[in-house]
Amino acid sequence: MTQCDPRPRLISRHAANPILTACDWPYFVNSVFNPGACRLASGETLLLCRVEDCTGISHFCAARSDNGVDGWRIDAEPTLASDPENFPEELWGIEDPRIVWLPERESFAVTYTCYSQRGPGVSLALTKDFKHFERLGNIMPAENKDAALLPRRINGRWVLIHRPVPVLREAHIWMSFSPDLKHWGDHTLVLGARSGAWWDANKIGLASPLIETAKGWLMLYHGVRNTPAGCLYRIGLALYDLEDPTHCLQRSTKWIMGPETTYERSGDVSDVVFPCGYVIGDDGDTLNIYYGAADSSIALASGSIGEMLDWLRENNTPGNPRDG
Ligand code: BMA
Repeated sequence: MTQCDPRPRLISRHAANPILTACDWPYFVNSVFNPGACRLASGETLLLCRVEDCTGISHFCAARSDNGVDGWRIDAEPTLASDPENFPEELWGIEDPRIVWLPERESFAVTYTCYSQRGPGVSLALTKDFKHFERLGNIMPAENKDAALLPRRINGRWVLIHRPVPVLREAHIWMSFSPDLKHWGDHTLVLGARSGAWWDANKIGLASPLIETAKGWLMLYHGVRNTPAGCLYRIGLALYDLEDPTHCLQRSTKWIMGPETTYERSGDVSDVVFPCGYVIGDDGDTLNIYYGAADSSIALASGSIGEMLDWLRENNTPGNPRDG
């Protein structure tokens, strides 16, 4: 916990947190958390929320708001649910969506975890309106999670950030490339979990989709600290070269956000902050981060992208970030 930390905060939690809970839902659910986020052409903020019902299986439900804080209009029924007849890899549900607008396809790309007895994998769907979805199916087989596309091709190819879990169980962040969003290759490790006592030892994963800035692609990633009392999910930063996104320029030594408040420290899975999406404010600098709190509710925290980049430069671990 860092509640007594006197340093200036990069991230401020919204006073209305948690901004969405199961009690807000128009139908009976166990929990709502880990939403993907985007701004619609109408100006509305859309959250594609992970909703877990009382079987334990998750689906997605869209919530729309004019100010991104309150007045949420929530779909009356699931917006996107698993379809195990056509996509058996979704037998145990779909989880943790990340949303990226693809100008070339004039569509939002939704990458998400598909879960079945074969383990969690990565699936992709495209949508223009969050009503109709074109499912491209399972694009990274199990075990894999925490995936998002870059919004545009780099050197002619699409880029997917994702997190495979190898047999040795150390989970690192990778990028893969595709000419058509279907066939993926040139798999490259881009950020290694550290080891030992580090906050991001052994298991890391992408948080929200990468943010394009003049200094590079800014990544928020989660680090999982395994303790005798359970796992602690915290968020750190990394920066990647704009033209070669496999090249890590900087990686934060410390985390910028960890579980502190009651709604983050206590819930179905305690001590978890899990951002999957953000919306950038009209000033082009304010990052409004939407995150799951303790696998139970949805919360909002904001910070300045410029301040994060300045802080990252000062709090950067030198050396090869792949070595951990
Ligand atoms: C991760 C994901 C998230 C979840 C987190 C904490 O592995 O499954 O959906 O929020 O664990 O339980």
